[in-house]
Amino acid sequence: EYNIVRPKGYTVSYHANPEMEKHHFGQTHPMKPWRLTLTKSLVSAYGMPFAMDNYNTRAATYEELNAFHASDYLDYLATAPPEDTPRDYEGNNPSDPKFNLGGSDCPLFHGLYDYCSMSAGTSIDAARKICCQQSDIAIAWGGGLHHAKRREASGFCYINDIVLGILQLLRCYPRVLYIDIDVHHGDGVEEAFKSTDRVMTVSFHKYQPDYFFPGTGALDDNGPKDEQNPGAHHAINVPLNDGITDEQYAMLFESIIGKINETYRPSVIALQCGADSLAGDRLGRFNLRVQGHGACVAYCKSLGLPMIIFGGGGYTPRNVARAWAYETSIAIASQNKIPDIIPLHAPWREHFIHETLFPTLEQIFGEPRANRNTQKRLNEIIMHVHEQLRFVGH
Ligand code: TV1
Ligand code: CA
Ligand code: ZN
Repeated sequence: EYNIVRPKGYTVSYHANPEMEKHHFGQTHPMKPWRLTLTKSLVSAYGMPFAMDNYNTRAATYEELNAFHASDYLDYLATAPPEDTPRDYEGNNPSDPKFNLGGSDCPLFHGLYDYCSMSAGTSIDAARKICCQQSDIAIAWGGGLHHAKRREASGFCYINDIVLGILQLLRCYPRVLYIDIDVHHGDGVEEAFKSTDRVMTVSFHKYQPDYFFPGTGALDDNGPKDEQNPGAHHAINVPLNDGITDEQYAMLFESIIGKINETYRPSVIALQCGADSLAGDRLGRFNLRVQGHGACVAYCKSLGLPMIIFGGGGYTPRNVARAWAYETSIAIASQNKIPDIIPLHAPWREHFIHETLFPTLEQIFGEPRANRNTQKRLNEIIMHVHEQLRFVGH
């Protein structure tokens, strides 16, 4: 019997809007908002809500979204007709998309504006709980949509809830460290804060320009090249190849984040936990297990700073739910002794065919993907990042 208890001396808060989960991007679209329902059901099956403050969040207001996004973009997002409504000859032409809205990646689905403002509301509320120190770790699995730009949708992301959350954190903390373990480059967040030294962005991602979205985030992309710009050297990118393992990832993560913590000395951490970096993800390329993904959360927690945790990508829903439930338990518990066997009374149990929280790579794939990351290349990456950090400090 797993008896999770409320931690002494600190508070974890869980921010979610169950209405968000009812939205659909379309039958074949990889983004499935119901993965959030699956996550919540696992979190509940393990009894975790008793050990956290649970908030049903409201939708963000237009004014709140306007803190980052352009008005003309928001107006179009709020009024554009869903794609399956009949159009007349003068009507919106889907082959002439505005703001990158209405293609296959960013479809105009029913309730889109509500969905976006709920996701943003979740992240803004989580950030405010960190700001007023009512929470030490705030969890917003419905957020993490790192590709959205000021006036452009991109890669399944319409509203950049992370940027909106970090803007809240900047009201009360001098320096924010943004860490992104989604398999894709966190381009929207990097771009939004490229000209400030009050936010350092770090993304780990699969990098293969022309073959893997979005194609940015090379090792030598470290922010503006103009040394007069305060944002210079404040973007860190960790480009990786297919098949990286838990051990390699942990080595890189601890070496890079540990060094950044010493040099940049952040006052708060914003961690994007995209679960598409897990083995067996429909869009991902890595070999990370639930344990290896969670180790990043545990390491960040060990730094003892207030932290906001966002969701992000993740396209094999049962594995997304496993990782995010495990990471919720890491946020709560001081040691991770969560049982591997998923509690019997869990609804949605048919999704967890192996009935365990930590399936082996063989259970996930049959045969794992070949590892294309050499130790030599990983050492080069670490060297380059450490060199960048010589320019950073207070
Ligand atoms: C509809 C139906 C849309 C099936 C999209 C995979 C689909 C993809 C689909 C898909 C898919 C992408 C591109 C190509 C840019 C396009 C939440 C030139 C089987 C944070 C976003 C990936 C990742 C976008 C988002 C990417 C996140 N990959 N099937 N689309 N064009 N888009 O490559 O970082 O996880 O794939
Ligand atoms: Ca990333
Ligand atoms: Zn992703």
